Amino acid sequence: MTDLATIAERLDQAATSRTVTPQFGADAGLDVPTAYRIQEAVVAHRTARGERLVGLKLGLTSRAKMAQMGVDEVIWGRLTDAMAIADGGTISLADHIHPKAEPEVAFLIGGGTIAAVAPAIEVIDSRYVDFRFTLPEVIADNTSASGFVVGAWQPVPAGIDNLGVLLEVDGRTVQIGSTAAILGDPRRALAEAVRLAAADGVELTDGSVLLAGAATAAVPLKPGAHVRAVVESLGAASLKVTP
Ligand code: OOG
Ligand code: MG
Repeated sequence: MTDLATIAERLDQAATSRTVTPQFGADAGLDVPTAYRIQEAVVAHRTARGERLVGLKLGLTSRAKMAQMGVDEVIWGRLTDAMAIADGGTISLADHIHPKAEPEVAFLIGGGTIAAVAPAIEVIDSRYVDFRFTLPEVIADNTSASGFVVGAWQPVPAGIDNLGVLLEVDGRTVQIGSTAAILGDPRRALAEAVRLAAADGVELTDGSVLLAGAATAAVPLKPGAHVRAVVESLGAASLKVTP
């Protein structure tokens, strides 16, 4: 089996150099618990460079995403302050490999519960060739985490379990979904994240952000694109893409 530290090093290198790495393949003998240990080591490279953990994300919480990525288990990853993109802010394609955007709902954790909610966009950027991976491989790659935009925080509205979600590119709707696609009710993301992270000794502390998971499939980002995620009753979050 390939050494965990070596795999973590390779994934970190791929991210910092913006070049893909091949999948590790069956010889690496990766299983899910090992993959989470690699993820921890990958993110430790970031914190060693001064990044700070600010929250967690869930992935593959919707059928659309499971089908798109060909895997079928909820996964979680770590968010750092360096991944935060201002609402309406700009990202450069040159700083990424092959980024995609997906509309999400973000929760602010306070008092161990959901203190506020916001519309959000997650930018995912797999470090693997062609965005193809096995479940342990994507977990090791910090679940493709790259960036996230959070819109205005607000109280949890009535009907949060079934709000319309749109992803727009240059004013055109490219994906349509519902918050119901996120675990049947996005509020379930809190208990899921607490349970999954606790298994690895990680807590979702007050002030943390939790990305509940995409409500639709993800869309590749093109230079010049203006991307907006709109969540009914919550408003929008947006970002621009430069070459
Ligand atoms: C894995 C990350 C999935 C989500 O919201 O489902 C994810 C990937 O699709 O590369 O963030
Ligand atoms: Mg996501």
